[in-house]
Amino acid sequence: MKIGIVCYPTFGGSGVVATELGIALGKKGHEVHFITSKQPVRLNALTNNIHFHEVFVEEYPLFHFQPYELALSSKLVAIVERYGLDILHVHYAIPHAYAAYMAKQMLKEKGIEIPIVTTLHGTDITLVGSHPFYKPAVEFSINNSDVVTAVSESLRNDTLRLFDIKKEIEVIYNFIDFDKYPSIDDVDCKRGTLAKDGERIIVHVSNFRPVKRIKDVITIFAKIQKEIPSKLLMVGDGPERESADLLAKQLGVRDQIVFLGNSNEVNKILCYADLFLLPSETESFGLAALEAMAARTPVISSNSGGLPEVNVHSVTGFTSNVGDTDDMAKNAIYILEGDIRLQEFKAKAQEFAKQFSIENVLPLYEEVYRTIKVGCC
Ligand code: GMT
Repeated sequence: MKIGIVCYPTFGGSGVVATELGIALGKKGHEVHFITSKQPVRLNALTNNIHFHEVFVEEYPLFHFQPYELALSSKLVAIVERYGLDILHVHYAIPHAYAAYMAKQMLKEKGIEIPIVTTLHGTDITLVGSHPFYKPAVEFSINNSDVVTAVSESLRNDTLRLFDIKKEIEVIYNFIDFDKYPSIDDVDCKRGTLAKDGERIIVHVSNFRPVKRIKDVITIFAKIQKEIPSKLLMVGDGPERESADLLAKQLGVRDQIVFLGNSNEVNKILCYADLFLLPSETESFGLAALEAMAARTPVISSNSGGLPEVNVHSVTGFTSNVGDTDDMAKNAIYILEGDIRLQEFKAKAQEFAKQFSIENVLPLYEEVYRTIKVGCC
């Protein structure tokens, strides 16, 4: 099939999922066209059947805001026509589902029918999409997509609660490519470069936005550090980076923390990890937690949104109420204090992650494409 994928090209989870999906579809012989504002960060190799089309937005003095949706929908029309695409799969409702709907209408006038799959990822529903500024347009574009998917049961329920939705929403979970996570025997993980003998290594990965509660990460770490010598690797960057640094200094743990910045090699960094922290305010799924689990790392997370669907309390790690850093630190210490217990949690985390392997999830998207093509428009 010829599939157009629209996503954010940055380090966010929705862009990562869309890119990994496109790469996997390409490997299975589909022709994939990424139509985005920049080459997606995880798209490091274009092949015969993986193409990238950049959406340009011209600067013009009259524009206070650049009309990206307009440029995107015009580009979608051009690419669908030029390459004869079968399907447009847009990731993150704002503004992608809206732009795709406009493209669909323009193409209809030319006698071309293009079905649209919209995948909801989280903040497009929970934080941004339901804001009155955007809600009518988001609701309209969800209801006018041909198929709508959500990345967890929790996000599906949030969407039905927050919007007047007249369509079925199918849950297709985030996935992981286990080939990128070498087995324990193959890893030459030089922990000594980061931590002393006897120190545990704790990792957090995110875009450091307020929803990730970065200060909780530092606070939990400081509490763990009182009982268990450890290092914290902070991967990513964003608005909360400076306040995290400041809090670490105030709590006297700054020297035990390494801020690594954004990375394309999270899978390699995770080989050092004994524990992963994700105390988010809300998380539709928590792809970062799944990536950690795939790398044999138990997770201490909040229990909000879809996190309990990924991180099973007392099996793959522990979940606590948002902001309860005492409970999170207590659970972390419980996992980290003994080698045998830690190894058990590590094994169970990886075992549970296997159900989200790309081999299980990719066919679900392919089935959506097949059905929509037959029944569409
Ligand atoms: O986590 C973020 O802030 C980035 C955001 C995005 O849209 O790029 O991630 C969302 O989509 C991911 C992929 O489906 C989910 O795994 C994340 O849980 C979700 N983030 C939130 O709901 C906060």
